[in-house]
Amino acid sequence: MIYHLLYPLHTVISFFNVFRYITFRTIFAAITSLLICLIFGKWMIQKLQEMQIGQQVRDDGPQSHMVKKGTPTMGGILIIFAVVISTILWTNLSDVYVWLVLLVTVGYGLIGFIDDYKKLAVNSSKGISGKTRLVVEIIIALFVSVILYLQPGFNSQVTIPFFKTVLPDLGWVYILFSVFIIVGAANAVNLTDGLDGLAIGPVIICFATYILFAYFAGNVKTSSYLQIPHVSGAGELAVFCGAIGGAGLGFLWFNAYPAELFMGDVGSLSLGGALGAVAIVTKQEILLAIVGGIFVIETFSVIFQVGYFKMTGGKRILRMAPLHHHFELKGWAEPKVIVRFWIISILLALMAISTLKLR
Ligand code: 57M
Repeated sequence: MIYHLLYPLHTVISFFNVFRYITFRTIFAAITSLLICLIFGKWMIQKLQEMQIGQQVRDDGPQSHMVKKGTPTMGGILIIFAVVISTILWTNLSDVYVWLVLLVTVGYGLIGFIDDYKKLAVNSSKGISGKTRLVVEIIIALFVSVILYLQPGFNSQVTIPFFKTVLPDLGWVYILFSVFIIVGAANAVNLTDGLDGLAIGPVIICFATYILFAYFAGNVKTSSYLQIPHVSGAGELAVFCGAIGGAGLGFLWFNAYPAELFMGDVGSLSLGGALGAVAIVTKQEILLAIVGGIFVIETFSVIFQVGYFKMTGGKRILRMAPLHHHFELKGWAEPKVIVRFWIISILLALMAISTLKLR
């Protein structure tokens, strides 16, 4: 909105020309959402406590988690509120990609909200059925993926890291690929959100990385220099990624160990879905598996654990899946698990950025 209100005045006040720059608006989108979370965080925690919206903790998990029972959850509402306000304030609202990623963010947040609310209302850790949740996630992802596919000049090729000339064109199958990325990312973040700050740390790192990818893809010169697909208008997603990064830092202020607030499924599904959608629009889909490698590792730890458990009639590869619980049961302190996962996440992001040149 600020872009639309103030940039046109640059002919009168030359300083307002600054509102044209994506870099400037990305920084201020991050600052805006960070401040919104810091200002409203304490109030939100008090409200959730008054409404007794506290985490139910399953008794089959690590015993160290029992003290977390009653921690206010659904902090994802604060994250989404901050992201929506900041995005509307700082992006060019005539950019269709902004509305598509906002649709995924809010739509997946709504799914998570209903899931969280049902868990709290029924006073157990069961929410809406996994099948229902998956169907609605697919419907939202399908709608967005079809709209994306129908955009004039949309490129249905898949970018393969390290290989600049290998660009398989999936045609309409790209729509299914896009749905898989969005739904997969949402559920991978959801699984990872099992320790204080464990999910939001890599989420901040991923969106900070996608600020670069969105800016490069949206800029004719840099996309040509780096030989990556040019997506006209994708640059505005750098501002959106900045808004999410800032909101993530603001949420981390309260989610840092020992957490005063959990994001809930409303947060994890929303942030994961948004990450998948941004990866699709910026044409860095496979690279998400590297940037978001922590989420991939956590998901595969569950797949292998459950698969092996079923194949061997009850044997386990890990002490407990996802992987973060395995290290907890090995005796690592929770903060140690969290910070080491963040370090790996930063390493993976640096590797992913380097692939832009290593091609
Ligand atoms: C999402 N949710 C956390 C919080 C957060 C198939 C199976 C792997 C599914 C998986 C599962 O239930 N995943 C659900 C993970 C939960 O966090 C809430 O959920 C939101 C995110 N969706 O925002 O509201 C618990 O995580 C802890 N937590 C923190 N700090 C945070 O900032 O400490 C969360 C955020 C919270 C809190 O204790 O209650 C979760 O873990 O459920 N199941 C599991 O992950 C379970 N693993 C398991 O069953 N492993 C078995 C299977 C694979 C065969 C095995 O290895 O044998 C673990 N989780 C629980 N209990 N709750 C272990 C058992």
